[in-house]
Amino acid sequence: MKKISIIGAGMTGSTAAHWLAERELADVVLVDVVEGMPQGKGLDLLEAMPIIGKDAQIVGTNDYADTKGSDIVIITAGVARKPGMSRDDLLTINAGIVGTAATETLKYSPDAFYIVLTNPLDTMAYLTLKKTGLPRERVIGQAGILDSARMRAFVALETGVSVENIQCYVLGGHGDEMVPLTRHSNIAGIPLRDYIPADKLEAIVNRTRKGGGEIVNLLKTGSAYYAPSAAVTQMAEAILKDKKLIVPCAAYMQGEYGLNDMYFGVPVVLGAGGMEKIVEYKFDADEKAMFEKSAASVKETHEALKKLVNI
Ligand code: TXD
Repeated sequence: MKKISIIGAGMTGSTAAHWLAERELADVVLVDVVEGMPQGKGLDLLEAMPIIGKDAQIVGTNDYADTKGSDIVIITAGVARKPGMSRDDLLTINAGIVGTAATETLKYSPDAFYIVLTNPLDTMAYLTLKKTGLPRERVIGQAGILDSARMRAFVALETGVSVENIQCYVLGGHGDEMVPLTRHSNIAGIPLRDYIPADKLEAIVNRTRKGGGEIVNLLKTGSAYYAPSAAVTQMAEAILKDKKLIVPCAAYMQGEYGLNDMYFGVPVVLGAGGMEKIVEYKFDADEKAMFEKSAASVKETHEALKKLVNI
């Protein structure tokens, strides 16, 4: 069985463990600083396995040594947003936590792929790349699958069509400037713009951009975790099964889309080599403008990080 370690056994981390084990994709190690909590969640999940007939091993721990030999490391450790906070407000505190998680896990799993979720997402993926010194194929951020899934869910609610027929593509940074590509999105091959009236589509785009905040405002004590953890599970599955799945992820840019030395949400091919390739869309002028605005905002957070830590 493959091995996946999840750093941060909070809402997102433990729900990811649930999805992964339920699909029997890997044995799971849950790591957290809180004593007893990851052990308790790990044991509880392990005890669910006989009921659902899956043979995944799940263990919780406070010791990074238990992550030894992981195929994939998922980083969700850190603080989540409260109402009124932006993802960027989390930068200072989460940079320390993610930096430690990256270097500690690398000691025990030098061959692992890293999937980063902690916010501000694009910048935390950048920090993980720099701290580990790994090639960009092995450090990927999760945002675009979630943002696209939110848009798909809202389109399904509006049209009553199966989510399986609905393809939406949301690129750019994981913030309010994200880039929902309505021209490329479709229902069973029919462009969204031909299927949904313009005002309804605009409302869906706006709701997608603020989708994370909508949940934060409802929960009041934390942020979304079911859909984010389902998204990271899809990424892990694509890598473990070498699926060559094209999905939007945060990837390290080396000239693609005219961007350099930053993480940004773009379509990538996920397979056994990790982030094997960045796929380039052709943009019209409006899409390009949205993309560049989002990139400028993400670049600012990267610059703020560089002032904070030595990388
Ligand atoms: O799609 C995405 N990228 C996101 C990201 C979607 C959902 C959540 N997103 C971000 O992930 C969120 O903004 C936060 O920055 C992280 C974690 O969110 P989660 O909702 O899981 O927060 P919790 O429930 O507070 O869990 C965080 C856990 C908690 O158990 C802490 O004790 C632990 O992180 N923690 C640590 N673990 C290990 N090591 C250290 N140093 C540490 N510090 C805190």
